[in-house]
Amino acid sequence: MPDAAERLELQLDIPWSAVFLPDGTAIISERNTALLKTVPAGGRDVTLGEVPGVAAAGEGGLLGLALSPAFAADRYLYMYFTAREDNRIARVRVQESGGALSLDEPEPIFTGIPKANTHNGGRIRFGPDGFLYVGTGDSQRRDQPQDPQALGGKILRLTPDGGPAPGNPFGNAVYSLGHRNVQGLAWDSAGRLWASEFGPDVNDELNLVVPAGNYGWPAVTGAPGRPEFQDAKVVWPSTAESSPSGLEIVGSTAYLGALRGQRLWTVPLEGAEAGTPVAHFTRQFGRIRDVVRTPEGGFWLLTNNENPDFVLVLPPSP
Ligand SMILES: [Ca+2]
Repeated sequence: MPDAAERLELQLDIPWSAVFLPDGTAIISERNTALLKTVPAGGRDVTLGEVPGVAAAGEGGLLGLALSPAFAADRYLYMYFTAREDNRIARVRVQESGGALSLDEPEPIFTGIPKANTHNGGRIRFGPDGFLYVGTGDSQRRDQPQDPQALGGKILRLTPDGGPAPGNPFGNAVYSLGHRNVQGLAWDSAGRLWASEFGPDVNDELNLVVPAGNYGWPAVTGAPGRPEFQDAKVVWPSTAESSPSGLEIVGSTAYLGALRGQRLWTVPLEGAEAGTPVAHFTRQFGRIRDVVRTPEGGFWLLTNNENPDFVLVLPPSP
């Protein structure tokens, strides 16, 4: 882990997620403004457009982004956002003409995820199987996470058109249950899905996610060893030191951006087990919302301090 990092002094307002287009241009979502901004390689941020229908409040707003695995052909950018009645996923074509990018009209592909002032989840990511995985929150409803028919407190698995992915364990969109608030999804080199999750005041979690796995909320948190629930692989006893959002995995290391903890955590992965977390940049740059692999093989860290926010660029490891 490099101890020096470059700051990209973009004038951002609560950036939540970033993706890189094939030409190296980044697209960043801003939670409260509902703006999508582009950052050409080595350039400044430019507003690409405002996502219509976003109702930002509390922890809700324009949240996760994911690029279609077939982007070169279909030009689809996927977005998870809080709308007036729900949390939902839409996709929009990013058109390019003469080097300038523009947005078509967004198309909702999945609606009805419960919303609340907090616990909205919001991370979306395409898996190695080509399906779209979605981290939702319990939306402050404690009856949601344990109900396999409810969409709150889940990891969902969808087709690119928004249908339940084939092979899902309950015949609907649900992939795993018993989650509190999932804002980080990543796969290791063996194709295992890992997810970060906020604990209540104790027990932030890094989980290894299996289909139909029940991760305990609201009955239990952490790793209590109850046979009916999946124990977390890493438990942070104090949410003041972690509160993990974005997650990335490179090689056998997981990288987690911490909000309250104001640091980057790395966790060594050993197959299906996880080792002891190591803290980096503690309270140097404030709250970190997302960790994104760059096309160069380094990382972008998105800060969430509203003063304004910037991107911390970590160069590739030598
Ligand atoms: Ca749990």
